[in-house]
This record gives sequence, structure tokens and C-alpha cells, in this order.
Amino acid sequence: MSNYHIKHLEEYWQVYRKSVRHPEHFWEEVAEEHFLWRKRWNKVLEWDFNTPIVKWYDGAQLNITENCLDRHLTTRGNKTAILFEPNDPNEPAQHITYTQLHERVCKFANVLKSQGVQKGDRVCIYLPMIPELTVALLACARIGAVHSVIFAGFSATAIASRINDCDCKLVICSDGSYRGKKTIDLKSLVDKALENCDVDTVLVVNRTGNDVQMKEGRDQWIAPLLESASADCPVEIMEAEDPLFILYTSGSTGKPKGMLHTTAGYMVYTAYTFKNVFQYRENDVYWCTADIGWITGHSYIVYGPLCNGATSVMFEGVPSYPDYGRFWNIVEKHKVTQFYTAPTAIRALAKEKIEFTSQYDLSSLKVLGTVGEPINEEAWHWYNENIGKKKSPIADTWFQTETGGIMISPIPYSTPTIPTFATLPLPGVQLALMDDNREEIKGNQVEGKLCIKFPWPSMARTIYGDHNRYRETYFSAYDNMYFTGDGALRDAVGYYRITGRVDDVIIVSGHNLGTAPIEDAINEHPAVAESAIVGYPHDVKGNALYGYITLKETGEKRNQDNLYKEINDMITSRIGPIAKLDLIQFTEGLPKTRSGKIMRRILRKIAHQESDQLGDISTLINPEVVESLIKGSLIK
Ligand code: 6R9
Repeated sequence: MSNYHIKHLEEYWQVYRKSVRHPEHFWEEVAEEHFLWRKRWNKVLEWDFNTPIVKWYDGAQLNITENCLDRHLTTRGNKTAILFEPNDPNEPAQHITYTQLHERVCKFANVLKSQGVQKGDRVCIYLPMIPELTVALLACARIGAVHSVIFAGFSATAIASRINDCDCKLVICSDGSYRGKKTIDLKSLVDKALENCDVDTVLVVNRTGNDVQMKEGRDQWIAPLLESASADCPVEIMEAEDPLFILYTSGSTGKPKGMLHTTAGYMVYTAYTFKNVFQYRENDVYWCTADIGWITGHSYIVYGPLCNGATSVMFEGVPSYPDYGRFWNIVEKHKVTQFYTAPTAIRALAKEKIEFTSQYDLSSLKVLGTVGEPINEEAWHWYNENIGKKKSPIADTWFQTETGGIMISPIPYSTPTIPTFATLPLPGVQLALMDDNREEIKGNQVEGKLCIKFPWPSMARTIYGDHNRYRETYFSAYDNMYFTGDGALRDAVGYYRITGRVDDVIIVSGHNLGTAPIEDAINEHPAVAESAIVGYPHDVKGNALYGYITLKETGEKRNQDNLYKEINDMITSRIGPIAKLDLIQFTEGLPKTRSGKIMRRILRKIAHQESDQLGDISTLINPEVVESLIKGSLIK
């Protein structure tokens, strides 16, 4: 029996049991079966969750791009690796074959080398969803540089803090990006960010042709450099645990966490889960609509698919341009077989006229996926009926930037699905639900905090530059467990349903937003004394942001509409437009405990319009404020 491709439920259980009984043996077999190693490992796994330290395939040598590109050249050289669908439907799609992608990566890698980039150096990438983004990632990986992709919707401040945190000397960006009808000037955001950074080189990709300023001695157009670069670039031989990339994710406090992923384990796990979760077969056309700026794009647009020699669609645009049928138009046009998106996109499209969907032939689809947040029942049914025509199973996949790859998901055509349930752990994933006494809750029909009790190959190894924070955040809440920050329930048959974050992270349209940095941004407004952000249910975004704000000058009549705009502008410039507040309530005070902690539980209840269920408020130092909050008015 091959471990690598599960085809029915009985086989899932056999593989799962084996993976739990003998994890090292299991992951050794997977690694042997499918990959190209320059040197075999000495030891499959070494770990200790207290330090914490985790090493997979220690002693092995490899290069992930050899697995994603070189080894396909003889068998799949003319097969499309990246199928690029531009923002403008009238611009032709590009079919980039494995041979062409290999050549572009080699040239790009040689350009990076010629700019002095060496193994271990960090390179920040701020690019829209264009082929150069995939090429840039792989070029870094080919020469052993550590890529750190910054989502091309983040503000100058967010770019600067990431560049400084990972101490990167070279930035790759583009002149601009196309999103629907808009052209966004990305280069000027980078320029603004770099006023506060120590970066030597900026390589600029030409996409939109908008006017940009090129700083003498620092900025260079990449096209002429690529033209003269050699297409021969031998891979840098990497150790299994050498860093592959850093990707930032929001924390509940303070600055974003640079999750560091390493080479061998990440490769094995993303390739393995891609194959199984999407039931990928050789001639499929696979499309994940995520942005490569998030972990889903890293693992399931670039590394997982390319490691399997798949055709991976990259879409530059947005689901609403030129109209709300764009996704389905692309599915029809390219005969997409696997379609992977976020619940927020499904909800947005489900709100529009059904003709946008029904006019397209979606019969090529075999597997649907969702990721990023819990999918509500209504959206699940809409997806199942209108897109999958009740024939394509929906893989509700749960994972995190920290986990690197999908952890809980049905195996399509094997695991019977139930709306809103991510169902069962993938092979090698050992889950635990914990109670408030830090004990594991055994048995079924239970609910608790979701933990993972055994290492898996693609887990992040540290927070870049702050191992202590890594331990504190993930390994201190429960003994010998990785704590996910999510709550979950396990139903009567053992299926998991993720109930949402149990910390101060709010997921808006599938984006993880920490409350602290948003509050910090708001508090910078001169009129603001204090603020607290909570999430509340929103029919498209899943959650939207509700801000409670106290102003410095109480009593004075300020124009609250102006303030609303100014505060949101502040957030846009510090974090990005995704963190804007949908509702603001100006208040004279925030409910606080005696130790001065804002009682968010109460604010959440009010935002959820459940002020009849506030629970015990006797520990508040200012209970009178609660009444005024309930009565208070909102600005939309
Ligand atoms: C992949 C990704 C991680 C957080 C995670 C959880 C939420 C992701 C989910 C889901 C319910 C799913 N989440 N997938 N919740 N069902 N299928 O989104 O990574 O951006 O790090 O977010 O997203 O709360 O803890 P990331």
C-alpha cells in the first residue's frame, strides 16, 4: 500500500492509525516514496515541546526547487506549471511550462546572486499576483535565501516593520498592481516604507507602467538584468532544517510574528497534503484563489502543487471584475478541476444574482475547498448546490500560518462531509481538546481548546528572532502541547468543528487581524483617548470590526463623521484597508476590571446585540459605563 495517495475511507483509517502508532516510520516512508534528496537523513524526528525544538529529516540535504522544477523537466517539461489569468479578461492567459518556469527561476536566481544575495540572507517580496511572484519565491529558495512575502495590500508602516524585523537588505516589488478597475501604485508605498529601513537594493518588476521614482544607486528595473542573466543556476544544497521562508502573522499583542519555516519537513508535508486533500491527478487543473502573500498561497499555489508537477492557476484579479461571474468564467475557460477559496468570497458571490454563476459550465469541477475561517451553513449549501452541483465534495480545510499545511480536512470521495465540519485530522496529525484545568478532554461530544500533541513536518520552528515568544505563545498554555488559539468541538462520530479564535485575533474576510495593532493605530489619533476592538458577525466578511472609542475631549462637540473617517484613514495607513472599522461607538469609558484590563467579553456581547447576556459584571470598576454602552449610538 502506498502511503502517498489515499483513495477511500477504510484506507484513510489504516493510514491514519499507522501514522499515529509509528509516526517516524510513516513520515520516513512518505519522504522515501516521492522526493529527490541529495543526501538521506540520519534521523527522521527529534523533538521536545518544552524547549521547544523540532527537527525533521535531520542530516538530509536537498533543494526544494529541484523537487518543484528540475525533476519534472524530463517527464513534464512541456506541461503548464503556472497558468496565469490576468486581471483584465481581455489580456491573454499565460501558460508557463515547467521548462519555462525553470528557466525563469534560474535567471532570477542569478540576478539575485549578482546583487550579492547569499544563502541565509532574507529577501522581502512585495508583489501582486503575477508570475514573477512565484518566480521570485523559487529563485530565493534555489540559492538558499529566505523569502519573506509581504501581502501587497499592506501599508508602508506594515512593510517597514516586517523589513526591519527580519533585517532584509533586498526588496523585490513592482511598479504597481491591477485590482479590478483600479491600478495601485505599489512602488511609492515601498519608497515610503524604506525611509525607515536600511535596504541596499530594490528590484522593480514592470507590470502597470505607472510613473515611479527610481532612487539612484538603490532601485533597478529587473527586466534588463533578467535579459542578460544566465539560465544556468545550479541549486544551493540545503540542510533539511535550513530556513526556507518567514511569513508574518498577527499576534494578539504587539508586533506581528515572523513564523519561520524550514525546508525538508515543509516540502514533504505540503506536497503530501496537496495530493490527498485535493485528490490531485496528473491532468488536473488546480486553482487556489488565495494570494501568495498568505500561507495558503505559499503552500497550495506554489510549493505543494509544483512539488506534485501540477498545473496551478494564478489569478491576478478580484472576484467582482468585470462582474461577479469572473471566478466561474475562469473555471469554465480553463476547465478547472479543483477550486479552493475562502468562505468570505463564497458569501460575497452568493449575495449576487444567480445568473452570474448559472451561465457558466462548471462541469469540470471535481473537488471544492475552503479555508481561512469557519464556513457557515448557508454558504456551505450555496457552494455545494450552485458550484459543486452536489457532486463535488467540499474540503473544509483547517490550518494556520504556523502549521504550514492543512491539518484537518475531509479526504474528498473518502470522508463523508457535514456542513461546517472540517471533519478529521490528516495522517500524522494528533489533536487534543483541552479544558480550563489544562486537562485533555477525552471522548466524543465535547468542546475545548484545540491543541496538537505530536509534531508534524511542516510546523513553524520559531518566531524569527524571538524564540521565547514562540514558546510563550504556543507551548506554555498546556504541557507538551502546541496550542492553536482556536476552540473546537468533537461530535458524536469524532468529527471536528472549529468554533473560532479564543484569543484576541479576529478573522475578517479570512484575514487574521490582531486587536492590539489596530488599537495602537487608532490611539495615535490626537483626539482618541482609548479604544477597544471586537468582532461581530457580518454576512459577507464573516466577522467585521466594531470599535469602542473614548475621546480625549468629552463634552466637546466634534464632528463624529469626520472622526470616523480620520480614524479609518489612520488604520489604513498603519495597517492597511483590511483592518478598517465597520462600526464605531464613541463612549465615555470602557468597562474595566480592577487590574485595569478592558473586559472584552462585555464589549463582544454588546456588539453581538446580546446585552441581555452580559453575565457577571460585578468585578468591574465602572459598571455604570455598561448601561451607557448599551444605549449608545453607532456610526456606520
Ligand atoms: C490558513 C490560514 C489561521 C486561523 C486559524 C483559524 C482560522 C483557518 C479554518 C479556520 C475554521 C477553517 N481558520 N481555516 N477556521 N475553519 N477551515 O487561514 O492561516 O491566516 O494563519 O489563519 O484561521 O482561526 O487559527 P492563518
